[in-house]
Amino acid sequence: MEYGPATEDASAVREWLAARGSFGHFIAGRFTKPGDTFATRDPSTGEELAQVSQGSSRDVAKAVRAARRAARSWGAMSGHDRARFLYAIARTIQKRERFLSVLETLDNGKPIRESRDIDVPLVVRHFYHHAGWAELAASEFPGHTPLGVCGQIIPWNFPLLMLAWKVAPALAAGNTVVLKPAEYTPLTALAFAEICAHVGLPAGVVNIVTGDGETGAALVGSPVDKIAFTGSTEVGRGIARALAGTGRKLTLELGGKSPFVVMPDADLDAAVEGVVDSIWFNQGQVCCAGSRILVAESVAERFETLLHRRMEKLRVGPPLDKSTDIGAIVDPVQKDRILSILGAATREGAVLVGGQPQQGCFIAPGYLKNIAPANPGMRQEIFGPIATLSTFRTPDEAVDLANNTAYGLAASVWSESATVATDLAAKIRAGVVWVNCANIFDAGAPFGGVRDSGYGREGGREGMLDYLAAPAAAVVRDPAPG
Ligand code: TXE
Repeated sequence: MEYGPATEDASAVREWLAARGSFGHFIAGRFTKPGDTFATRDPSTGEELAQVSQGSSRDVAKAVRAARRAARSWGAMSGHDRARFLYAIARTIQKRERFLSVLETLDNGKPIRESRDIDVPLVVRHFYHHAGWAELAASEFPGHTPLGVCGQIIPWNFPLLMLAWKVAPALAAGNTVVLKPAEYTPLTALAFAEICAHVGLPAGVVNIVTGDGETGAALVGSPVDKIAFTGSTEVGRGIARALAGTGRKLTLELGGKSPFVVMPDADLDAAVEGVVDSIWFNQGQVCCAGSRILVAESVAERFETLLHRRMEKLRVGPPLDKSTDIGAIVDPVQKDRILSILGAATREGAVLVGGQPQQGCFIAPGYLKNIAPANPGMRQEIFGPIATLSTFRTPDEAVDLANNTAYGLAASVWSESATVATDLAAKIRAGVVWVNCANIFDAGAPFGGVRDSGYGREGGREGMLDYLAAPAAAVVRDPAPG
């Protein structure tokens, strides 16, 4: 099967879209005929990119049956043979990095520099890494078995990367999958389906059903062996309730309100660049974004001056322009959601610096200052390019403020002293604490949350274990003497 042009020319990508017209689902190795469809749009212009099928419960059931049929032979295949497929997927994505980056940017609105230099290379790395795990799984996890069929529901902020985080370990562990991409950003998942067909992945090992939350709910209600979900805390809670008592495995990666702690001895210039990588990356639509900046009072004024100066230099603009720093918010609904939280925050006394809405789906970078701990802007996930800025006096107060949230996904600590940084890191409740950096990911490092940010890990050894069933314990009684 053809799988997209080897170019970063947006008009070639549009031709690829036009040649497909409407997309069906990818089930049992083939695209179905499109049924009821909806439009997916470029959020930076509102232009319709393609029509995509709205998956019904019948479509989901068909995909789950296909995955079930494929599970036996895929699960029984040698790790080495599975590794060859993962390797081929990684290599093929690598050969189409430019095309996939443009497609991702068109569908999501993120700056091309980010999809080209961060998202897609991390996707490639994830598949290569998990090709290694496919080789090693039998010896590293003796007696463990694949779970069977995994239902996977992903969000729109890192569409192809979240797909990779879910599909690569599931396949490496010997499972088959039914994946539902987010309704705003289904296109790279459909391009990925073409890649699966191109490399000859056995039919039914990867199935993609597009649609909205109803399609996701149908997948949750279907007879799969595991659900892996990344998205809002509210939907994640609903899924946990739906699966309670079924005995089926569930991993959840939910929202966050991650602290970004600047100690008095921090390198302030480096910390300001950290903020750029953290809350001003991907328009702040990042589950682990350092959205609460906590800065030591003694350096707060100087830090804010540097931060403000840097913020003014960020360029809000067309996502395909290589000089753009801040692209489009994924959808008008999300833009309104961000603006309503900012409205509530300022009504309750916070001061918004920058952060102004612009025409279309754009919002300038900004931060909220003079903000009380109970202010909604301090408690709710804004999921836009706006951080909060507050101060602390002592390390203990920094820890208290950092932990003053229901979430626990990530944290970032800035200090030139390894002792100060690691002491603080150990006291912050979060799945990952970055020291003198932010938003650093690696396929080998497990990622996931605690508390309202969810449970389960993706990446590395722990991520593999979340896609395997533990061996049954064998209890053998001592034979009777004589
Ligand atoms: O998320 P949803 P939304 C947060 C962020 C954002 C807010 C709302 O704060 O502003 O959530 O975003 C599918 N059963 N995050 O509304 O609805 C849905 O189709 C099964 C943080 O887009 O959770 C999509 O595929 N599935 C987050 C996926 O869930 C359902 C990233 C996520 O959508 C479903 C995204 C249902 N009942 C938003 N309802 C992060 N952790 O990175 C929806 N879905």
